[in-house]
Amino acid sequence: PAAPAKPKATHALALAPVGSPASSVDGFVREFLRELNYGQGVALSTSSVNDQYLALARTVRHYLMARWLETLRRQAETQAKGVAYLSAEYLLGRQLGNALLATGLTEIVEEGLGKCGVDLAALRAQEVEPGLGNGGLGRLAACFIDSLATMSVPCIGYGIRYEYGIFRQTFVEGRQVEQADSWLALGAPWEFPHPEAAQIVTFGGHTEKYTDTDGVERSRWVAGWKVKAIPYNYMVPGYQNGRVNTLRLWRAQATDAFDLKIFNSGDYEEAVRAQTFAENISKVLYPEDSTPQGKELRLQQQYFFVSASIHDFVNSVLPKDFDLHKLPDRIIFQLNDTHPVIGVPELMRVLIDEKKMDWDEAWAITQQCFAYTCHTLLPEALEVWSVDLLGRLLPRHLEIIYRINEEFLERVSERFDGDQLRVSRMSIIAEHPERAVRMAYLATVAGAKVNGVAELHSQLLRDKVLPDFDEFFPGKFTNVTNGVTPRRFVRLANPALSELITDAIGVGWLTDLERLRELEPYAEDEEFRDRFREVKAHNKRRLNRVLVERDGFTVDDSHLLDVMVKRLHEYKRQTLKVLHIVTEYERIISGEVKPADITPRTFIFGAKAAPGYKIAKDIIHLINGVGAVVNNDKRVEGRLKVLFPPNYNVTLAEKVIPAADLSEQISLAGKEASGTGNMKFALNGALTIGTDDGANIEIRELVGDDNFFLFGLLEPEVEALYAKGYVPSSFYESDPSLKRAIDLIAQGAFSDGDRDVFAPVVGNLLYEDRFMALADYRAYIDAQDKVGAAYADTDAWTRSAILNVARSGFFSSDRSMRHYIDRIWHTPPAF
Ligand code: F58
Repeated sequence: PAAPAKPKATHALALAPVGSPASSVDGFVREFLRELNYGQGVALSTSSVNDQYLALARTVRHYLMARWLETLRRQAETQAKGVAYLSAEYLLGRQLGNALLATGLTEIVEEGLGKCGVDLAALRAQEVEPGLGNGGLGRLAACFIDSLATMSVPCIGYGIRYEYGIFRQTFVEGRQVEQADSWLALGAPWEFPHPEAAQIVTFGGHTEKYTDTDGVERSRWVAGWKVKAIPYNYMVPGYQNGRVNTLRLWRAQATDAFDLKIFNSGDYEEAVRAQTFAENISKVLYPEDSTPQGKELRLQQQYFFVSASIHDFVNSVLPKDFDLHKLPDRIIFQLNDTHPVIGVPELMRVLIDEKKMDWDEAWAITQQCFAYTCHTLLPEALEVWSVDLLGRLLPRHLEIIYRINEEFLERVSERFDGDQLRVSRMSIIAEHPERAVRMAYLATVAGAKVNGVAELHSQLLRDKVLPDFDEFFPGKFTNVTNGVTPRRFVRLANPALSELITDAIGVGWLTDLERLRELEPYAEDEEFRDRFREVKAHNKRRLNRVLVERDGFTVDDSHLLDVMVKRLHEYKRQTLKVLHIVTEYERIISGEVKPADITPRTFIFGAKAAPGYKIAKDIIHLINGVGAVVNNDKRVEGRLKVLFPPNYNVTLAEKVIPAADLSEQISLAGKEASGTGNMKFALNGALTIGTDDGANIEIRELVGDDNFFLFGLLEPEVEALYAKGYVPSSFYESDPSLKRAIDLIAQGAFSDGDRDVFAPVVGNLLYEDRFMALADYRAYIDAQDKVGAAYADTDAWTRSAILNVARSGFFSSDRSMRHYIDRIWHTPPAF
């Protein structure tokens, strides 16, 4: 038998894991002090909290390092098929707690730090979360990469290392004011920059035809300018399974030749300006939610990270001699919405122009290498890029898109007897109001699969948004209902509930969340219910401490905690929530009810508005105005309270959600693609008041009608009402309680008598109300009255809350990942 091949010494040395530091308290203390002294360059006695936090973070990452290197080594060895998740956003939340949980080090660290006189909680609080996303879409990406690592599925996340993440929100006289989020200012201990592995990304210029050495007529791109993309790697640890995947975020930097090429002025100030110009590309996350603005810099960002990622994968991750015809056996690029869809023509360009494949070969490969997830139903959220802009920035890509479109429309025409109406409906290029590329169409034509993010959403996507495509590509459309990671949103956010669950059903549920079903019988167990209630009360007291310190707000743990946290958008209908609060308030001040007779409630809002979204900002102002009046009116006797802590983010979510009793999921039916906050609340034992929309529908089906407060128009009823002509003011005229609530706002009751301040909000409701808040008002108020009564029956409420937890295991992102793997990716767990 042949002797086993001897590994090359250099190879073995380069990749041999160094081995983790000792998992003992003393071992940890040694490492920690070493990082503090030699890494931070300070003595324990003189170190700041930030020094200690940075040293701790670096120490914890030592423990992950051997596993990371081992994961990379095995991947290189096995060449197992994996996922490249392409996402312009990753809303990660704080890293330290998650890294401690993944390594199982929490107790050791707590004890070790204690020996040094350092408090772990204070160090955790020092971390500024990387807010590299807007909301649901970015948070979903973070949950998915967590699940893939935990399930041992090979995945590399690709994105942008924004220097400034989502803005920090403050309120000045109740109005939103945005501040820059300098999340890197105090150090970035979780990242590994690799300037030596930079990729070059080119832009602009023109294309030309030439005859290649093999006599073939080809197109080539003579670019106008270029930037460097520097990769920053982040560890994505699986939950106590020895696997660490990679998140690779790109930072833009000027190339040395940059200033010469474009500006060519030889003047120093100009050259510095050139640096700034290049670095602008990864400077800031666009804070736009739902309505993309079509800004050139945004297209630059998209192409920048996608081009760097594809080159990185093809030229650096794959082995040198890799046969690119086998690319689909090795990788699937998952497009998180349309933001990375420019990757389709980019891969075509790489295969054709750089790797010299012919068109048909390249197209066959490309079509198997992409899949597309859509996250919206709002027409204004579907991204289009003007042909003019795209042609200026990426002329070669525009050529490629034209050819894809031409061949596609030829097939459509053939199949449908030259039906020109259909052809123009399905064209990737829109003609009106200007010639523009419809990115969702491009993604649908190129993608092996297209998925929506909840059952209803996927259905509406097929029936309403892309029906022609569904007909043309049978089997291409599928659903994968969203999920959330139970590691962060149950175990880390709610340790008290986690302990109670483990006491009842043992360990193992955190990676097999359907096991929460075993809790069902405990709903009937009085002692368990008492303990469950005590967990809620404990979480409310914890929230109280956080809010006192953060904002000077207090939370009374005897109140029903009624929470609406999500981006501010008209379709999500924060105004409907406001109308409910104003109605409750009006009932008290008019003497209709006595404060002592109502269920005491604290309303908590969390919401950022896109800086340019005027009406959304007015609504924030209104919520704060209502809060200021309600909270200070003696007649209310403290039975209603409205709190709006500014700057809602992942860190605050982890404190608010576990304390909530009632989860507000009140979007107009057919508008919220899925929602994921709704899942986090149910898993933490809040009951939902919600419409028949997004994943609410699946939550209700699972937890049962008795444990969910459903209200409002159904999606087909919404459509019918639009069709017949919706007149919001008719609801105002016919419902006296709605009239009184709106009149109070209009008369200036929440704006010191000033009738102008909220006139735009009132006017919008009465004369436009695109999302039918007034049509759903009566049903909502009636449902809220039921909530108030139900909460008074403490035992019944607790039963329902327990059943919400027990029946929500489906909403683990591990299950979502299983479905992506089975239906789309075909990437089984590797090692
Ligand atoms: C959200 N979309 C959906 N977009 O609204 C929500 O229903 C869903 O649960 C979630 O995706 C995950 O699937 C969303 O968050 C954005 O934030 C985009 C950011 C970039 C501009 C366009 C909106």
